[in-house]
Amino acid sequence: MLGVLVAAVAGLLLLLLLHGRWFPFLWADLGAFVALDEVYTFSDMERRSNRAARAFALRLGLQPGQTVAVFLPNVPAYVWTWLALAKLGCAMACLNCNVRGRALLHARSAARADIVLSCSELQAAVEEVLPDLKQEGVRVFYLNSTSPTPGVEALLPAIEAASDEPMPQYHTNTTTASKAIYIYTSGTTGLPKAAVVTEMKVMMVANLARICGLRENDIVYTTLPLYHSAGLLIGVGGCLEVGATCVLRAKFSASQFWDDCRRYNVTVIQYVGELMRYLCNSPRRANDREHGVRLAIGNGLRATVWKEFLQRFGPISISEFYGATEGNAGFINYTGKIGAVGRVNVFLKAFASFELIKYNVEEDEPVRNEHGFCIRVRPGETGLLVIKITKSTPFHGYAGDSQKTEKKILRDVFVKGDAFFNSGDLLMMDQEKFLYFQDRVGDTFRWKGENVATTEVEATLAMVDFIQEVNVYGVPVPGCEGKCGMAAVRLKPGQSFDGESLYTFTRDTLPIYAAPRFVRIQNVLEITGTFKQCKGNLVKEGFDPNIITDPLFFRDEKKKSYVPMNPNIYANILDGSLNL
Ligand SMILES: *[C@@H]1O[C@H](CO)[C@@H](O)[C@H](O)[C@H]1NC(C)=O
Ligand SMILES: *[C@@H]1O[C@H](CO)[C@@H](O)[C@H](O)[C@H]1NC(C)=O
Ligand SMILES: *[C@@H]1O[C@H](CO)[C@@H](O)[C@H](O)[C@H]1NC(C)=O
Ligand SMILES: CC(=O)N[C@H]1CO[C@H](CO)[C@@H](O)[C@@H]1O
Repeated sequence: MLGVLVAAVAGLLLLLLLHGRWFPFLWADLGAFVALDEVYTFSDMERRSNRAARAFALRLGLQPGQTVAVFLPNVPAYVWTWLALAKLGCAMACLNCNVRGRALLHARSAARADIVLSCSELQAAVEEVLPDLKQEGVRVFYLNSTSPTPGVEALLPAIEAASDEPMPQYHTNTTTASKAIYIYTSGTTGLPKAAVVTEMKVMMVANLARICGLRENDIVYTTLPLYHSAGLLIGVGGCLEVGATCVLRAKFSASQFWDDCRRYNVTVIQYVGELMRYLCNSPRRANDREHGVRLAIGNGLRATVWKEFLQRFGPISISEFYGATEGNAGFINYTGKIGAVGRVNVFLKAFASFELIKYNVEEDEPVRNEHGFCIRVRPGETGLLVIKITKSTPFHGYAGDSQKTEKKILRDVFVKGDAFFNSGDLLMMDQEKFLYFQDRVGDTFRWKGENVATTEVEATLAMVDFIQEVNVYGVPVPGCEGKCGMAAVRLKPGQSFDGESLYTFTRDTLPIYAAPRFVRIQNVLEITGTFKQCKGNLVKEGFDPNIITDPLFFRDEKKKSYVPMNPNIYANILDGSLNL
């Protein structure tokens, strides 16, 4: 009963061993990649990656162990570049192709990649950061036949001239512990963190689709970005692993979704919760149920959307999984229980010892008993998911940031000296041991009936040219439901706060309910102890100008600017005469 194993990503290890293989890719000429209307069979990809590997080694002088950043949209080149780098024993840092400017530079340097591979479609974004990259000694290339940018070489001619003779899939020095990929997770401190994904993790995650029921004759439709693990490792990796066909689309489109599924005879789709919500919200069509999709693999699907989706689009199996890129274990619903992300069983407990512990949301920290240890929650209660860090469930942390890595580790949980990965997620287990995702710790608050994801707001504000670092949280306002958005900001050295430009920027980039109503300027954002405590104190101090000595600003919708907060405005908010 292999199916039983699959609840934990850690359990996949066993599955792999049963299959007797250590490396994930099956090189049969079975599947294919279809992107727009370019079709690559597996052997096309294999030959193309051989050429690329040789050209990279020769022209870029790549050495095993080096990291190369790719800054590409969802294109077939992503796949052969990945394979080529694997053959050279190089790690690939997957830069988010929507990120610009300072955030892009940060992502590059976090992975210590001194080569960036991009393409001419991203010319403007590349040119914006090129002077900085050059100064940092970084070389940039386009995977195209010509380059429109001076100082950026076109690499395609060299690739096409190289030999496509077979070469080993992996460098001899590659082991399961080698760093394979860096995936950026939107961190709680604004700038993304580069999570290290080892070869072992690549194998385990690429096996997830198989475990969810992906078969060789399936056609998988991937609209998720390849710079995240769901698209790259589960989608593309999963297809490579079982020999299925992958239909790659540059961007998700709700109106094109089912037409694409029909046109390419898609049998399996990948989703995130929002994607399913968009599909459910799109206008009904007579042919909503005419498709060959039998399975959907993804995460973040709420029970209500899940029901609606099935009612509207027909009987599709849904494999909802739970897991963080950097996490050391995950779950899959292998039962089909609506809303559940998985079910606990002995196997899971044996492979990944996880616990749900009591969490104090106000204080933003786990509750500890009189001996200083954490407390397990009872069935039906929501608790913080923590997963024991062991040899078989290791935690690899974030590149070049031991401080952030340490912050994800919870120590002395049940006995002195133990260590758990702090998932930052609140889950609930019911009487029948089904697990349900509830919320992210400190990451979301509700305002005007909408969920505000602080990480998204932070990622957006991080783009503002005078902002160095930002921390977003919700503050209670007397007489208002939910919490009102507030941002603590550290300015770039030598820059000053510009209320009008921040107003315009947030109006253009954020939904109105997500734009922070209050901004507080701090000069010590990152050195105020651990991040969680720091958010807790900020929430406590709220937006009271009588307490806060930092410069404090209020978003004034009439003046279309962030204006200095004063006791007058404060009093008007409290007595309700100024309606937020
Ligand atoms: C540039 O290269 C990318 C990656 O290989 C490719 O997808 C794109 O079509 C190329 N663009 C042009 C104009 O050739
Ligand atoms: C492979 O590893 C060995 C032992 O660590 C080292 O001596 C050798 O230089 C490595 N080979 C390459 C090509 O990096
Ligand atoms: C989809 O299936 C139909 C019927 O089997 C076939 O005629 C068509 O060529 C297939 N489409 C693609 C893109 O493979
Ligand atoms: C991995 C797995 O078994 N997933 C199951 C999740 O639930 C659906 C039903 O909605 C099942 O069909 C899947 O097999």
